[in-house]
Amino acid sequence: MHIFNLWNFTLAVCSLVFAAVLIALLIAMLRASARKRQAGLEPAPWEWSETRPEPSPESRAEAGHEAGHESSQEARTRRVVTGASIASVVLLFGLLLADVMTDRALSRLPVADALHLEMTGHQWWWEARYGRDSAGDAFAVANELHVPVGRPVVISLKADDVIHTFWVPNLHGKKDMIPGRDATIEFRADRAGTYRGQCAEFCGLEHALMAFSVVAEPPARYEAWAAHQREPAPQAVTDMHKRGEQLFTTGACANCHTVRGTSAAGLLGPDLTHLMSRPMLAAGTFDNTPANLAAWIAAPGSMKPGTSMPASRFSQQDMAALVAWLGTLQ
Ligand code: HEC
Ligand SMILES: [Cu+2]
Repeated sequence: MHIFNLWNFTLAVCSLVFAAVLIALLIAMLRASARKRQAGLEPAPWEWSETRPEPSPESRAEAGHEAGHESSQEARTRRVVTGASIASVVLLFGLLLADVMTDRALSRLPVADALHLEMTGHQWWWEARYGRDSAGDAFAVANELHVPVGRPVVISLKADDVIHTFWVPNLHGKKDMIPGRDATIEFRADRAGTYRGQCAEFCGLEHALMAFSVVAEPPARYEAWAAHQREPAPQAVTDMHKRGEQLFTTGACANCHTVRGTSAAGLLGPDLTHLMSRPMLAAGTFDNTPANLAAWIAAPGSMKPGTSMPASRFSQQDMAALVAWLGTLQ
């Protein structure tokens, strides 16, 4: 709301200035042609304006009888230019003031009962860690935040590799995530819905495929979601699922991915404990379907060139078991 007002104010001021400049230009043009008609070959007024280098002595002499007229013209030009400069400074200062006030208003958001979480930008995905609180233990998710409607959210922003920028246009302005530097962003979603976020700082090849979403939902639904995320993955029951889990935990996957409830505790890639609760994968790059999962595992680089997840080779049977087990990570 604050940002929206600021935007409208800026638009109004800029439109006014734009209109004023156009009108001034129009008047100058009309006057010039009127004068030309009046005096035949007499030079147009802009040729006497101060922006032009001083006229040479001969042309001055030529214009002899014009001298008195010219100096009053010059004084007038000076007055107009001075006036316009002062007006510009005042208007720009007004915009600056409005900007600062908006920033103040935003940072005055009451954050007493805020939800705290930490978000890290990676090339090219988002890691979100929800802290331990009265409701339970910490947990991590990727590329999809859930927040309760009406409650302030404080996110501490970090970057792992290069500079990223956290940006959810419908919730807040942009905020840079700079490696080694701490920043926080505070916002409150007043309306339920799914808000799209995007990395807004060019951070490499797949910068454009670095989206995330913020799902704002009523507090009770949010609590239910968080309670579910805190739970470990279910035990594998069928032989196929057991085979899939084994492939995952004994293979390279476990070096990079965590699935709580199993021995996989890698930290380089997204936490997959509740992989199936996310509708999109790889930072909004493709839908979460079994076919896409299999294609992704076999050749991540062909779905998202440059991704740091390596390709893995599995027999058809093993791939089916792995994808089936991932499917149990509801
Ligand atoms: C070298 C580390 C590494 C290894 C090994 C690895 N991954 Fe990944 N994985 C990643 C990274 C990093 C991402 C995030 C990629 C992106 O979004 O750009 C990822 C993303 C994923 C995703 C999408 C998650 C999401 O929510 O978007 C799945 C599923 C996945 N990996 C499964 C696997 C499986 C199964 C294996 C083993 C066959 C595996 N990974 C091996 C690093 C790894
Ligand atoms: Cu980025």
